[in-house]
Amino acid sequence: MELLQEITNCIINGKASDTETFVQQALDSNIPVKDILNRGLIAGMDVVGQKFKNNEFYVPEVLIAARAMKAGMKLLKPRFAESGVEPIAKLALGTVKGDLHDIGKNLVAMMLEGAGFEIIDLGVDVTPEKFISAIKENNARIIGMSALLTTTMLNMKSTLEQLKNDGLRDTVKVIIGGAPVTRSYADEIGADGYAADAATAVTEVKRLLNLN
Ligand code: B1M
Repeated sequence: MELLQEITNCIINGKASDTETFVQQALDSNIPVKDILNRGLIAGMDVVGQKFKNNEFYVPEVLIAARAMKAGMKLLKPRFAESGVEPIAKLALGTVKGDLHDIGKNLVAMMLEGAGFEIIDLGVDVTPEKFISAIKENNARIIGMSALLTTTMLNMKSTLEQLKNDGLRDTVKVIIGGAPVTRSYADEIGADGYAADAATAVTEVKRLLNLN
């Protein structure tokens, strides 16, 4: 089987150590880093995203696939600079202030990373100020906020207000998500985008940045 197809299959089947082996073989065979990334690793994560959306895969399968993706990326990352592969865009992601739930947020991070975005993961309990500094320091084009508690989802609104106060609202897109969050809540607080799950988050971020 073609090496890139092997890599894709390893991601879908969550085989981290085989992914490393095939990625190394692909590098040794001088396959361009861009192809290994796009036609091998990302192609695999695309399938995982689809399966997750169709309820053929559940959280554990996605986490295992993401671990395989990370193993492959580790070998590619040092080569990115020399081969001119740029991340599609930078996205600052965090669970909002007061909220310590991060399983969903981490899934979103992994799927976006799998789709070629650079994720600045701010972790949990992220204050509006921390989101703002992350945007400024990293020149992020978009922020993603996650919340799992009905009490903390209110802090999404505070972050949006802070963005406005700092004059950043027109230059930075905002996507929100998490179990209690809905599209109508996103509209109510003036967020640009909303996604119900990690796979949809990728489509939604691309839509917001006109990358579809
Ligand atoms: Co908590 N907890 N928890 N908890 N916890 C819930 C959320 C709760 C619904 C349980 C319940 O009562 N039935 C409830 C919230 C009630 C409410 O507000 N309506 C609750 C509570 C009350 C609490 C505490 C207050 C409990 C206490 O101490 N009395 C406390 C709060 C701590 C805090 O945050 N300050 C607490 C603590 C915890 C643990 C630490 C024990 C643990 C978190 C561990 C961790 O995350 N590292 C935990 C867990 C695991 C849960 C449940 C069981 C599972 C959450 C989860 O990980 N789901 C949860 C009950 C439930 O949901 N069944 C519950 C799996 C995950 C993949 O889904 O996060 O929804 P989810 O993410 C999805 C989508 O929502 C979406 O994509 C993901 C993948 O498809 N998504 C985004 C998420 N973020 C997105 C961002 C996007 C786009 C999409 O764009 C940026």
